[in-house]
Amino acid sequence: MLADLVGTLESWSRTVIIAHVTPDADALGSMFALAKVFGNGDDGRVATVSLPESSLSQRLGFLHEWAKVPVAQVEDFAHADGFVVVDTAKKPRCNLPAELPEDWDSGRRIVNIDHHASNTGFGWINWVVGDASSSAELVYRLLKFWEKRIDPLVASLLYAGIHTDTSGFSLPNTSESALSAAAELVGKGADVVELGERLERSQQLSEFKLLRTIYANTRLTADGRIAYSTADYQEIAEAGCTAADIDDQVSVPRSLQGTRLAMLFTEGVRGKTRINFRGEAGVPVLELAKGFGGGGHTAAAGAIIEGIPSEVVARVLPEAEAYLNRTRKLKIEN
Ligand SMILES: [Mn+2]
Repeated sequence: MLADLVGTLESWSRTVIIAHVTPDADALGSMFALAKVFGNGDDGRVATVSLPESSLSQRLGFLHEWAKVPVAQVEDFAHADGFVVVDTAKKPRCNLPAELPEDWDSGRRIVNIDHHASNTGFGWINWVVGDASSSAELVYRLLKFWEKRIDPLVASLLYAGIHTDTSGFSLPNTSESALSAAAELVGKGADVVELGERLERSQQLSEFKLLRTIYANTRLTADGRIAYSTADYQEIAEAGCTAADIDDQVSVPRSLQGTRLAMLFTEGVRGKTRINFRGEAGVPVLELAKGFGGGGHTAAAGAIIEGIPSEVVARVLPEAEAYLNRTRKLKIEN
């Protein structure tokens, strides 16, 4: 698999690297690291990254300032030999400029590198490892196999992805291989302290205001086993945030003791509600998210539903509670 993947990448001189909409640090770190290594100028290869304007959150903007990789223009898509898509479970979730034609890939090859269990295998090569901690861990394994030099900047970009997707090395995906990869990246110069500061202790006032709303809107149901919160379009705008700034705020309801299922309902785009589902204590949430047309990982998934948060909450809560009861029963039966 990796030999085929490297062979394909080596046959290209121009590529565009793509990740998912509302990119998190794993999506950005994986994309930027791969772009730095592929397009390092030594052999004339060029890599650009798909990063449409306003899709970068305020908090993660620093990763692009560090990486300084060129953003793909429409003509870069037109002239690419092939595409690499990272951290993206299905093709429609690719974060692409609005002005691209519907068949932007026009039959050219896509290399799909991902750790989402729900990945649809839309690539020509699909390297999907559902139990990998992060796409950054996979990109690290790829660069090692490819025998590429990993400088301190690339190490930092990849470390950021592993750090974030394991929630600071605290989720069940914090595997031995995740920790080994992180340790090796530290050995290659990843700046743990600066990344900790930027990722964990650099809230903009606007993000802080949004968190205040999310704390205030947090509710408990199902005897405290379900915790959820909401932020509607106006509340997000009043905080000074946009859809790009909604990332891991589901950690607020999730942080309550006794929570088995945490949900965050946000209206980043008017009239559409994004739901983040998180399972605690071994509760899987992927099936629940799929029931609403979503996808993701076993314990962290998402979906987008038409309607404002209050409507969507009324629709989703009864199903979520029934699902949780079913899941609990299954566990007892087993
Ligand atoms: Mn990821």
